[in-house]
Amino acid sequence: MNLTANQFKKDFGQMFENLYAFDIKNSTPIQQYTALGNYLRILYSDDWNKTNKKYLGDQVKQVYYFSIEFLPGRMLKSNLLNLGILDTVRVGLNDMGLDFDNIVKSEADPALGNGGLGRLASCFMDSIASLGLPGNGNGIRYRYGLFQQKFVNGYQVELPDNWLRNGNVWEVRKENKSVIVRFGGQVGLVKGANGNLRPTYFNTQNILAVPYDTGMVGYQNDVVNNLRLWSAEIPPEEEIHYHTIAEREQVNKITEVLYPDDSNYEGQILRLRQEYFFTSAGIQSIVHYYKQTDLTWQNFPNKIAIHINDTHPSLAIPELMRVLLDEEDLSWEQAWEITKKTMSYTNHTVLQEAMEKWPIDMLKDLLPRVYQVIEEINRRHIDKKLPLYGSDLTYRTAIIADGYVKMAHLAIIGSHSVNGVAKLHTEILMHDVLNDFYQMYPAKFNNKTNGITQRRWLHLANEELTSLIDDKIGIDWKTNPAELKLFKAYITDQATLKKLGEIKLKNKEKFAAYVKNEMSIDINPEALFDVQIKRLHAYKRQLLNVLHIIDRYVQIKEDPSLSIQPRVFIFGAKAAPSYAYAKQIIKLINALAKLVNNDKDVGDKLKVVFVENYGVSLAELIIPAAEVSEQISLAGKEASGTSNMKLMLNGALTIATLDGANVEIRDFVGEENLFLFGLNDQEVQTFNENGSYHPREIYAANPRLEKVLNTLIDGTIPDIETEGRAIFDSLVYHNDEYFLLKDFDSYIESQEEIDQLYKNKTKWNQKSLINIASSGPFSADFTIQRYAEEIWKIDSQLVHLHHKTFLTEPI
Ligand code: 26W
Repeated sequence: MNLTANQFKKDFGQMFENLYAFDIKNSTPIQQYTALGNYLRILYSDDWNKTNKKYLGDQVKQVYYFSIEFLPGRMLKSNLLNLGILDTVRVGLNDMGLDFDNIVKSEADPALGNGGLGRLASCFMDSIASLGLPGNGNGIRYRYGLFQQKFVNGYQVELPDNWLRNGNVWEVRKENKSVIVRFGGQVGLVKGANGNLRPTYFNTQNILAVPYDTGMVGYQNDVVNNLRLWSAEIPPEEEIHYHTIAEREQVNKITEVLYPDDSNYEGQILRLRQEYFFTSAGIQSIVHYYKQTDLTWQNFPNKIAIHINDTHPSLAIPELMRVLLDEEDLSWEQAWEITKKTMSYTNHTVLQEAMEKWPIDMLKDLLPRVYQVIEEINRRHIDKKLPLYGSDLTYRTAIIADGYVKMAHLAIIGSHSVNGVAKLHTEILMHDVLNDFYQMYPAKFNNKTNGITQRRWLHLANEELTSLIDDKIGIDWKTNPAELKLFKAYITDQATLKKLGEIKLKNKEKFAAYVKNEMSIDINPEALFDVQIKRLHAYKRQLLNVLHIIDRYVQIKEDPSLSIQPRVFIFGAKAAPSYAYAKQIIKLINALAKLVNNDKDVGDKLKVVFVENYGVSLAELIIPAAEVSEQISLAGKEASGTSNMKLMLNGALTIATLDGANVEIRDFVGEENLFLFGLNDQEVQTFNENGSYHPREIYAANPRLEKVLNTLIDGTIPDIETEGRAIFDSLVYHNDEYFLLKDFDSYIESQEEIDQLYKNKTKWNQKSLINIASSGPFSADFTIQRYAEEIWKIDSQLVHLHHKTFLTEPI
């Protein structure tokens, strides 16, 4: 976009006055932010409109990414970057005497997701637009996002996240595109115009789904795609039926708040309402759109791809069937062909406790017609597969069984593609978790390793590193991240290595200032910064990290003169409010932090920082400051992980188990440039199958570990009587489900290697540089290119030669 600083100042000043009717000099940062956001939205509105018109006019195939979570992060800077006017606007605002950083911070960070799954959806939206691919998001406009986390006496307390308090400059409400979503009631058969009987619904509760659209701005390519989030309202013509406040509230509740559960399934009816609400609204709006063309129904899968992000939107399958059968009069066979060809599904977890299944009666009462459709899908599936696979295998794949509707089964049977999110994860799906389905439908299964957008996670979060890379290898890596590997040429260039160290130190100082300001903790920027940032979950093993910290504490207390590499252990993590064990671990970390940070014997040798309210914005501050990336989940449990990729891209060295995408990180960066430890997934499986793991024996035989574990119950760490005991028991007496005791020794050993390496700054920076240079393959641009070519069959609409139509695959 062409814009000079002078033009910007003039237009923006005018815009401000038009909006507020007073001089910008007297305004607050929030007002400045609001005006700037409005200015930008107007600036790209023409491209937004044109993009949409082009897709419709050229009748190109589009993908709709259905996701119950999107976690976009603040959008001001990323829109400026993608519009190509970040520097211009920064200069302009500075000339006007305004503080750009303050304006940026005024934006609420929309926490419309829990963690990896939601953030992945937003990285994907950025890459889809940046590759010029015709693609749209479909989700929920939650009135309240993921809870805000506070620590009170070291315990997690959850506060509501009123992210819309000051409005939302990026969204456009489109009442004219509203649709009705129907719940409950009964299904009957009524003669239609053609004389045939057709299912008709009676006594339904009708909810108005109102879309709010947000532009997804592509990277300097004039493309603006659409993210559509739905809000539930009472239909104006039905106001009269809502007599009580309670009845009205039931409607508002549907899109009131994001469920704070991550990988932990709670079969609540409100969640089911949410799932059907945004799925049905999305399907209806796609069908409306399609009917503007004169194409036949058979052509639908040639023009529309619908992606189901985990099982939460899997009702898209029976919902599309319902619309095609009941509203468009297609035959079952035609409708089923179209549906299967249209739908594709990604699995994001192997944890049994995260697998969605709805009690039959709940689904039947809430969605009677959809339930009938699912029953018929199931009946036909069983009929068709029985003679081929026999009854054992066939019934294990039933959608309806044991009183439940199994959503993953529905998603697999109703899609043409099923993918995992890292090589190892896909292998585990094929050969273990979903093996029954793999036997039936081997061709449906494929892997799409996750990726991250380098625009947010490097360009925006780490501007200094970005300019260093630009200086050394030019700017083509920005549109072809595979070129990052050219940076390897500087592996022995002392000036570059030194600069890399200086940039890291600066980022560490910035984070240290935040910690001082917000938490009144002094951390030494020269110490090694060790980072674990992700949801709190037993399988991710934050507790193993804690055991290592306690081990250091014990050593320092035994010998206060001990010379040891100073380290700052940084945690960021929210626990699901109902996840008691995760909350106990939070309390333990906070109690340990209090003890360690205030112990005179310890000083700078050991500090523990648990930041409150971890989210996208904090990640942008922490990741550029990180030197060690903790990716220590029990092998076989983490589907992919994506903070591992972000940290690597910013030059952190990884300490990891061979889990999720860590395996591929190892392949790209080389075994000598990361620190591997612990059991592999096969070994874990063998222990589990044989029941041959006995943590109590390890506790009894390993004095170093015994000392560490005893601090949980002997009062060494104050104020954790209940939590310490519960955690101790889970490890020693309740069989340590995640093998912490087993992996302890090799973890400690790797940590000691890290300390040794850190002493040699040149070697450390060399490995850091190799990590940065090897992270190109984890750009979401590549991931999305593969989804587009292999699953969605959609084409880039970009004609510019310089652009990524020529994106080369990483080697
Ligand atoms: C029904 C409750 C529930 C809620 C959320 C079940 C499952 C989920 C998500 C699938 C959990 C999730 O976010 N999974 C993460 O997805 C990331 C993106 O693919 C992966 O990188 C993480 O490894 C995986 O845990």
